Amino acid sequence: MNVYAQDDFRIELATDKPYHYLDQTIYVYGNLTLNNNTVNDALVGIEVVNPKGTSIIIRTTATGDISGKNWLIEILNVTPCDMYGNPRNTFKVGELCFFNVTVKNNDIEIRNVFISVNIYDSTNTPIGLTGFQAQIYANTTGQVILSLPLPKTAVNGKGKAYANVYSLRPKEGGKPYGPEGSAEFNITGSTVVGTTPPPPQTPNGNFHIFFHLSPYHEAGTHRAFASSMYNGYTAVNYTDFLVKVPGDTNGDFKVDLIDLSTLGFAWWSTPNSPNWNPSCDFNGDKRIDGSDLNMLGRYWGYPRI
Ligand SMILES: [Ca+2]
Ligand SMILES: [Ca+2]
Repeated sequence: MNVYAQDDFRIELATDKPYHYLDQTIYVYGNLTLNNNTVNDALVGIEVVNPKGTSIIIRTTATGDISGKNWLIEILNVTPCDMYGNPRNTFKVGELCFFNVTVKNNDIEIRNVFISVNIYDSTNTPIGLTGFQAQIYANTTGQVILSLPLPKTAVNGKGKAYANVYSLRPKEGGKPYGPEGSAEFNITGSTVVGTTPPPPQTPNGNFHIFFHLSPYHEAGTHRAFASSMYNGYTAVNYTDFLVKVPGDTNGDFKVDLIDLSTLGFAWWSTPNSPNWNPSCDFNGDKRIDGSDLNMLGRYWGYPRI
């Protein structure tokens, strides 16, 4: 019997902490390897799905220097615009915003593609995602105008749109065809004041994305998918991560009297106290005090905020 060694192209995926609270920054990072050697010139597609099954993030990142590489299909341009495609830079919350995405198929055959636009506000919070299934003829350039509502929970200021092209959605095993395109636009009309939490320390791994989930996002178990295609090899993987609500001590994703009384029992404690309860330490400073009570107050009544 002949035994052939199989190449092992692998994607490993993790988050920087076992759980996060809403309004924190989350790192999704990983390693791409071929036969245990790090691959430093590949693209990785990442899709994050919230507890309701809705995708909130689709991004493509690189594992290193990808300059000078040729791509089968590439995003040539992404421009914020009105519904007719005329360039427009400013959108009000509550209305639709539009993005004109130009995609080029460098291949010698027709390709089915999935084109996505993922928008963020100035706090690096994902605020919208849309996608479009299309066919692009060999060696041609195509344009598509994608629209998505700008939510009232977006923060005023500079927004960013990221456009990508895949064989299928990353969560369906689709691979990125080319590097990400991006554009800036302005968000106005919001009454929401947002914070930009400091990014955590850069974790290990040869690729990563990071994002902020605002107080208006769903709490619960999220799933991040990653996919890559490299010299004919393909790899997919996923990891789950938990997003908790500050103020929720018992993990029912509600903030109510039960949580307030639990916090009361743990009041003024540190890890050496008999009444210490780490699930009340929402800011992670190893003491249960007014800062934690303030956070509970801020989310009081969740999920109704
Ligand atoms: Ca609770
Ligand atoms: Ca604390």
